Amino acid sequence: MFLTVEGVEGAGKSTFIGLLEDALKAQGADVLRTREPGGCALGQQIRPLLLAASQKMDRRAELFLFLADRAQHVAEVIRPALAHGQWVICDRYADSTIAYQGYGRGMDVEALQQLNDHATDGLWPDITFLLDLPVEVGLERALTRNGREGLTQSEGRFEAETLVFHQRIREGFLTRAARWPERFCVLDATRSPEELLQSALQYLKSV
Ligand code: T5A
Repeated sequence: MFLTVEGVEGAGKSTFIGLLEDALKAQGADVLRTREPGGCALGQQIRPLLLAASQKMDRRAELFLFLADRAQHVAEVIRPALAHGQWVICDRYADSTIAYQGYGRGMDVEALQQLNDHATDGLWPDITFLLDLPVEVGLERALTRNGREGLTQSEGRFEAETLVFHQRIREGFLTRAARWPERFCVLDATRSPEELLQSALQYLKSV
């Protein structure tokens, strides 16, 4: 089973994935937790290029770095894990490219859909949990966490974008969820992590 978790900055994806991973393991599932960018050795080299706040980058260069990360990640980590019967939970995947580079940066959404098909050789998630919340709430959470953990400059390039940019991304995710309701489970991420987990487990039981 291939699960992805998506949302705007600070939506609580990492926190949610930690709880979901533990709950699935407690039920006996063999779970692999991974993330993008940076879920494979090549991706770990690409990640700092993409996220450093000081890095200036053309949007096409940015797009192809995300796609290169994803292509290697799928080939080296995700497909082999699925072939071994593991549950894969991935923190961000192709929907992030379409939300951020498409709706956020204004690149052609249908072209990005095809480029993702190409990069992943057609691998889309079975289920995508979209943690949805107002972007102001998510950014505030992310900034508080970054301040606490001293991550202000090393990984802050997207968090430094305007509020309008992040609002376009939220709308982009919701547009995709409406287009593929059979794949997306939209969760109200203003609720507590434990409430989100319970909703997700209930959803997984129902599919
Ligand atoms: N990107 C990524 C693209 O542009 N295109 C792409 O194709 C891909 C794959 C990746 C960046 O790259 C962009 C999107 C991103 O900007 P990242 O460093 O991997 O960046 O970080 P993000 O995925 O954006 O994750 P965030 O750093 O925003 O955080 P999370 O994981 O959503 O949130 P989390 O769990 O760390 O929580 C944030 C804070 O909120 C608290 C936590 O304790 C923490 O302090 N919290 C809650 N508080 C209240 N209620 C809840 N339910 C909470 N859940 C967590």
